[in-house]
Amino acid sequence: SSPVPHGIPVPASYGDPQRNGLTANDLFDGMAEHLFYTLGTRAEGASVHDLYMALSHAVRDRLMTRHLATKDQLRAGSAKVVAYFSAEFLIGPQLGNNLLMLGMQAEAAEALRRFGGPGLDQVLDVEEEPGLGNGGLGRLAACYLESLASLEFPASGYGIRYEFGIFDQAIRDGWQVEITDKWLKGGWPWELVYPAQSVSVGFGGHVESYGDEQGAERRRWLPAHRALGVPHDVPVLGYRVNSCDRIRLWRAVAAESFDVHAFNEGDFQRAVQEKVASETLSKVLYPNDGTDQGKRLRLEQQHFFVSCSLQDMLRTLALRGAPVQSFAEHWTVQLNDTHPSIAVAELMRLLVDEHRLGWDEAWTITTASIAYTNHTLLPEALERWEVGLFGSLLPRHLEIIYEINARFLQQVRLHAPGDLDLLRRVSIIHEDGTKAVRMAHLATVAAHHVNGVAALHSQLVKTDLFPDFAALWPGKFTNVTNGVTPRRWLALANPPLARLLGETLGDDWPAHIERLRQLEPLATDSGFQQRWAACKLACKRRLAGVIAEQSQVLVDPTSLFDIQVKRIHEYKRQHLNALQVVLQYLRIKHGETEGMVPRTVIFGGKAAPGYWMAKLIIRFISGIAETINADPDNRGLLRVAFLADYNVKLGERVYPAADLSEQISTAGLEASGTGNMKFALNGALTIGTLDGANVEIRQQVGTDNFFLFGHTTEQIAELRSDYRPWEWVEKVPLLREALDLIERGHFSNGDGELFRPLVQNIVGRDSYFLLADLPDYLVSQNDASRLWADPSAWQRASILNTARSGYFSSDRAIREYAERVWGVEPLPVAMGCEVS
Ligand code: NBY
Repeated sequence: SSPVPHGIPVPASYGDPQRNGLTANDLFDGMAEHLFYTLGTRAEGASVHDLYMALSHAVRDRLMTRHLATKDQLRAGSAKVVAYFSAEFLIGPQLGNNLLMLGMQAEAAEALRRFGGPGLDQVLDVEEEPGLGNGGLGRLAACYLESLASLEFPASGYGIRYEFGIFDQAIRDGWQVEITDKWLKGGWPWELVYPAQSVSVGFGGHVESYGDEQGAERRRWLPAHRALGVPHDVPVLGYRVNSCDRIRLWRAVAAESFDVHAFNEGDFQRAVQEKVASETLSKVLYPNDGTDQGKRLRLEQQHFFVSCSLQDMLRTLALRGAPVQSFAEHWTVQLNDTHPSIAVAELMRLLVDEHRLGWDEAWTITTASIAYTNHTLLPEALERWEVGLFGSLLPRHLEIIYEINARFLQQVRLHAPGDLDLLRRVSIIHEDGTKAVRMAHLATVAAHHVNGVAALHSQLVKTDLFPDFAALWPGKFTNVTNGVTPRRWLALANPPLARLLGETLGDDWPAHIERLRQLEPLATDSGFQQRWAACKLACKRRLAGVIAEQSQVLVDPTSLFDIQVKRIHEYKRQHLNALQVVLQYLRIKHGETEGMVPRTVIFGGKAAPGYWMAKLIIRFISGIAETINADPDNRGLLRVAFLADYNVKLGERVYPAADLSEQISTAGLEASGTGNMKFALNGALTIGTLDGANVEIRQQVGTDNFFLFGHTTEQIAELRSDYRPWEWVEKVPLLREALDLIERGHFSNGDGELFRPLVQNIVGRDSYFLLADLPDYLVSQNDASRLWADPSAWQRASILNTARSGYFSSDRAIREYAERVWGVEPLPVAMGCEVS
């Protein structure tokens, strides 16, 4: 259908290795062209940002042959493609990663040298990262797309191109301040826009019946308004392969309606307002408050990106010349939590209303193509939509959900006749009080597989969250333990260690992470231990530089770097760590320094803007940092730093620099964790509870190389029935004194009000069992200090942590999804495909 005949050659200088696009020379030429033609500037006088843009465009050019070859191959064939639906993709900086994927880091450095200006590190440093996610869930989606491409699985991520991502965090007077994230301000070179593939999405309105040509009664939705989704694709190149997948992010723009042309002047104003309203859809990412549900715009966002994506998938099915009935053979959809779970109703609507399939056939297709990943057990974080709101926004979808529910409940009645309470418990519609749609039930009823994200979590999904569903469909529930990509989180983030691993395991170790095992025999080799320690020290110096620049706090890179970075939340218990720091400080003040080693305790993470207690915890950490760092009695034994604006870029500096990784959530509450994996991969030892993936990390790295503490999930459940936190206070030496100091304002310049709610919260309710776990935590912290005092023993444990963390690669996780959930095969991409 293209007006351009086939056989037009690939641009000569770009991309194809046979065409020699991958030399420093070619890259230099490409940069020079982009400086001139794309950026409209001369090389002389180009700013660091200009060079960043020119290099990024030149690198992007080199992804294009691969991306187009991948697309051509897919279009021509019939391979099943993974559609990863996620409201968040926290992809991080792109330039450095793409250079790594292409194997062009040295060439880029050389090309920049020839411009005679700033070096590669300086250029990489100016990249703004798109913060299109909150934390673990969004970053997981990015790691998974990267592994899909690296393992040569055909895949597309589908999500939203938020104009404003997660806020930037500043710390002023110890408090978090939120600043809008303007990631697009300098122009972002990593996306390709395809306006011709825009799709229209409806909202509101009503549903009516009509008779079709065969005289059958059908339902049709007449939306009150529409918005257009414009696809913006971010190419995702695999590691040293030709597969280049994509993340397709939808931006909302106004649908230019027919009426607009007829508008008089007054109505034109309204037309503009409608345009603004449409564009609000992809304006801003919602921070995860956990409790802040029921926002209409959030449901609109979810429906918007899901509808765009499903329509896009049906369009490409038609391009393949395949009938709509074969949808599930061509696509497999993974729902990243319930945020995209409206897909169940929207796919049914598209198949039944638009494509005129019968209900049963449509349901077979829907259930054969959709799978659901659960990421939380916290009841306040499970999505529910009031039926009134839902029906006013998506009336046809509500009808469809009622129909799905009616048929499902009929099945349950046959399975357990007379059990009315079971019907109430499993119904997709929550009926006590205000009626609401339970999105996790909708996803679970429709999905062919439901998985948790770590072994313990998946067990709890079956026993605690969905016991009734697990009894109905035992085979539906499974586990896929999370993973992280060793490319970004080791090869890119940790250059000294990457070099050492290259020398030891061969240069292609990032594609064969199981080779880390070969480090085991070297763990006791003193020469290797020394090289290992030197790598760690270099990374710690680099992080010390970041801390000094950010906060003027000077830290000693030879001290034990004890780090907790993650979103601030009570269940993650940053305040347990802070309390432990205050106790260490008191021991120093009392001269009880026996067994202590010099430590730098580093925190980082954002609090949801509406989560007041989380913000107070940040203020508390700032307060103890200020007091402790200023106290000369420390004699270098204790420093505390709060790293502002923790994000992917900063994470790349943090994980490689850690000696000790704090993973201290209340057992049973952290679904998996993924930061815990990044730390272990980079040779940090974990101090942690038996929660989420910590359980498996401890199994893998060995119990001797992990500092375990705290109550188990079962013990916490038992405690819960009769917990009196105040009775635990006397069990810990110095704790009473510590709490008094905090309350009286010792860490808040004498302000005796500021931290009272925090102390009251801990001593009064302690919903997250800090005090019950504190004694054991202190013992474990002492164990960590004792091991640190024996450098060779510590290095050994550190090496073993890396050597035994290969299991936590996202490659392993993706292979499990591919085999056990999706039923997809790799499809290597041959190069030299004609561009059509
Ligand atoms: O997903 C996290 C889990 O807490 C963590 O244990 C796990 O490792 C990770 C990946 O599986 N969950 C998470 O990051 N959740 C969110 O960011 C999130 C975002 C949005 C909303 C709720 C939670 N929301 O309600 O819109």
